[in-house]
Amino acid sequence: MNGIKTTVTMFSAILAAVASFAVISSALCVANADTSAPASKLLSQKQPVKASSVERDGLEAVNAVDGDESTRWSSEFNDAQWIYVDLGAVKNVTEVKIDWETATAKAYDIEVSDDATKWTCIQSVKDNSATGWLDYPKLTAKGRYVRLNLKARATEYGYSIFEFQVFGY
Ligand SMILES: [Ca+2]
Repeated sequence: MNGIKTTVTMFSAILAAVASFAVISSALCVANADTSAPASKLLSQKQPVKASSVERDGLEAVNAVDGDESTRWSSEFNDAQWIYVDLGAVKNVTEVKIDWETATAKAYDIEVSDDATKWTCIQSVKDNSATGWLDYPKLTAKGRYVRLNLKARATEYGYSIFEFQVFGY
């Protein structure tokens, strides 16, 4: 009888140990989540913005960061153009989204800079013909300024962007 009782006691002790380990494990998962990178948020909206040109009045660069999907920036009708947004301070850039009008770009680089002079390419796009929202997630860059270096048009028009969004922390 003693033998059976001892076995049961030991079994209970093992169960208790497993249960407490499960509690510790779940606590560790929570702790890990808390120490991960901060959540990314939209950094570019209503921030200062500059562009290489404007097609005409009403299509200024500020329209690309105003949060309104019905207003747009449009450039002059030639290939070499750019638009950049000033995030106000050096930030971690994790994602860029662009809402293209019909006049989209065939080729462009997404670049970051600390001084709006020396630029580093973080995403190169080629052979694009898509319009609407294009998403570039999983970026790991740092910079104060984020630029679309527009290299080749997809249409006979310029480049036209409803919204240019930069996410990060
Ligand atoms: Ca807009």
